[in-house]
Amino acid sequence: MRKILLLLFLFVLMPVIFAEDTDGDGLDDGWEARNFKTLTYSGNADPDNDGISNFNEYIQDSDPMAEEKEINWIGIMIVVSVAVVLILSGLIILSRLQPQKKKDSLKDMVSSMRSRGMKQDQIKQELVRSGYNLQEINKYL
Ligand SMILES: [Ca+2]
Ligand SMILES: [Ca+2]
Repeated sequence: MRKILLLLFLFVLMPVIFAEDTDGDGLDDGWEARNFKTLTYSGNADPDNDGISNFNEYIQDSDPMAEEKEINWIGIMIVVSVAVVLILSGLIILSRLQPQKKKDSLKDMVSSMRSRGMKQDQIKQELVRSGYNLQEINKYL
């Protein structure tokens, strides 16, 4: 806790406390000169209209002349989720549409079934049950 307070003092409060502020607006004149090229803006002003005052931009070390974009994590998560669902759906549809290697596997299955001593009718029945159509099956019987 002490280290955090020390770091807070060193990096946040000290630069603010010891900043040169000739116009008394709470903003370090050097920072104002670097960012605005003038000392006319106040600490409460928000020239970039991002809802963050110059003083807070100074404390956060953000650009007071560029709108800080907040990252919309919910939007990103929704887009990523939709993309994942679309990709998975596409893969599922593709896997169903893809022509199966039926010819080779059917030929192999028929010879395997024959080698196991199955009769032609049994092979036919088994292959029909596996989703092959009779026309295909008859080519290899
Ligand atoms: Ca100042
Ligand atoms: Ca601002």
